[in-house]
Amino acid sequence: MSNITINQLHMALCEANSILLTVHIRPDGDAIGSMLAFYEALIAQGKTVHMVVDDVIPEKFSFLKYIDYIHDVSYLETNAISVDMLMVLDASTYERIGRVGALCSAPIFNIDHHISNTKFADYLYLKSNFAATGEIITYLCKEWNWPITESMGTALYMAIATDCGFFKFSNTTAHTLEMASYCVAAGARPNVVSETIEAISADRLELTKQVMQTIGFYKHNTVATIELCPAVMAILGDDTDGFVDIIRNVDTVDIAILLKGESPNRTRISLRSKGTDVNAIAQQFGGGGHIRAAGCTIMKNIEEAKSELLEAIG
Ligand SMILES: [Mn+2]
Repeated sequence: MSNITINQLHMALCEANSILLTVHIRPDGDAIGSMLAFYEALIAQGKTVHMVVDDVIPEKFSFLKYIDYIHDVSYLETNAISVDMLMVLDASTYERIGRVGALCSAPIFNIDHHISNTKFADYLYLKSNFAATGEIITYLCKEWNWPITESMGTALYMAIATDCGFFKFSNTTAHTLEMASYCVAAGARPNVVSETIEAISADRLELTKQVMQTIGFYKHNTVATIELCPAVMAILGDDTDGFVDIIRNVDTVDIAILLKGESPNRTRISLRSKGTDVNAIAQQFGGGGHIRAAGCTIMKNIEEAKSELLEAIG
């Protein structure tokens, strides 16, 4: 592995004729928005570009241009695709790109902003002080004078906004806002993006009423938990955004914990904090992420996972 500079990244992209773009499984707004915008930018540079993700693409992203150009991983199994570069966006570990890694033999480049990045790529461009990979892509386009079209601006604005809680989280910097400003100048419409991304159905709100019954407070109300049992998870699938914010917004709460029961003995955890280093907590359970937003999986039921976490928090 070697860390590369912006100029080395530029040179490598100039030399590559064909590029396979991928992102992490359970793709979020940052992953999808960054990939679609980078796809469009690279096409404009005359490159042959493929987008492959080893997971389903959430329906809420269907308003974005080129979303239908994203292939399932089976695309690599049924087509003989040989590329000069595998470009991994927003993924911090090799496992997070699923089977794409094994099905593509090209040198791996990684553009990412996770402090927990495992440096799995051959060439890494890591900006851990950036709020989103979308912030990095906007920055690169600006530095290289690559035009940002309206559709790129929309995708990048969504990427940036979704990773910093629409500019509310502590990872939001002047640079984050500056890059978002370029996206808006390019034609992104903040109201349209948030109305599209944050829209929920009446059924979803009914379910939220039920989930709110599980909220618990610990350690003098500085730690709060909210639980999605396996039955609720079966309805929600991967669409679990927003639940952690309900407890995160409580004035006394520092650490907000979302517990997702994937099966009776497997619980996926999302940790958010206003001060505590939750990346360090998640790492105790084999996970990671950012200082104030991290995740891990504990092979226990929700109750047991919760007590282990509360113990680890101390
Ligand atoms: Mn991200």
